[in-house]
Amino acid sequence: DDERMAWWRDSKFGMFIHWGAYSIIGGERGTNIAGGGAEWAMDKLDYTVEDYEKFPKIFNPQLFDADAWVTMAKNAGMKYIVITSKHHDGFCLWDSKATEYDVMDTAPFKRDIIKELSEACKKQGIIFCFYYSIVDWHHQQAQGNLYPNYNIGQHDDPSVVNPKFPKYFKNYLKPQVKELLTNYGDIGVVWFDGDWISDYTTEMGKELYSFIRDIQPNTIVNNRVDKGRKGMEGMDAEGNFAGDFGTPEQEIPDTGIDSDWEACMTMNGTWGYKPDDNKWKSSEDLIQKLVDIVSKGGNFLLNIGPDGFGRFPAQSIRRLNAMGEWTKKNGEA
Ligand code: JFZ
Repeated sequence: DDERMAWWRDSKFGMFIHWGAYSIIGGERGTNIAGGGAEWAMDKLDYTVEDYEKFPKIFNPQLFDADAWVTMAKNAGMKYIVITSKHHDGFCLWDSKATEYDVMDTAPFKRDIIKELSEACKKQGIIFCFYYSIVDWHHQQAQGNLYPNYNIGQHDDPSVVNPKFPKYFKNYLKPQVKELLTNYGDIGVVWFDGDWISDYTTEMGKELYSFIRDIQPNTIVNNRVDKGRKGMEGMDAEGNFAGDFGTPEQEIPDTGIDSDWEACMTMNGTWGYKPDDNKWKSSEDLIQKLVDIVSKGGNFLLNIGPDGFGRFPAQSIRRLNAMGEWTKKNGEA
């Protein structure tokens, strides 16, 4: 597997992008401001499925420019991009045949974001990767009895069992992952998330892992393809199934880890766009984190939360620029 992991190990530095219908909301509803990550707006601001659907219906980010995004990643010294093809809210950023709840059919935008970004990556020599949420608050079979009322914060309650979940897994999740692995060229990494949902199992994770390898043998899969793999969990020498690399979140583990890992972090305190969040890490801090991570043998996946128009926040751009200047001066990360 060393050969398959080689590009990823060499890359060291990548860009995470959390973007979707929640980017319009910015974590705010009336007088409420969501705590923490604004990509959880549907949950945190108590939207029902019907209430929330109005956002995909107006999703029209006219300033989205895939080439400009990729150039910003590249100039920062990043070698790969991981974008949310579908986050927990279920809205899909590509032309999916499995649902109308996507950027082509529900949104006025009618441009395949995954296609534009994957092509821009290819053109500029950046490895294209996608995030895919196993949790889906919009899909009835993924939410069972809780559908369509989520204003009770129950959909992540592990005691709620949903017998229809295997149907969602077989007839929706897998076909969607297949679309993404079939129609957008070479995929560097499939980055799963939401494995904690009660109805998901390690067996499903194993099935999914080999399903992916059968379609694209070289694609790398993160540890959250397995059930309940937080951070580095399962990435020990026990040989437990946990995908190809660990995903410590907002933290840098100690030295001495002999499996592959990638620390993912935000520049402030949110993954999705949230203008209220001003807790920006300084450029110096971010550079220091990059050095720390790389010296310990990990990769750094640093997040951007573009706004509803398709712009990177100015604070993020400044930090990317500073990191780019540093990586140019000090050689590749
Ligand atoms: C998840 C998402 O819920 C979140 O919105 C974001 O996409 C992030 C990258 O991933 O949140 C998690 C997932 C796993 C852990 C913590 C937050 N974990 O393993 O500790």
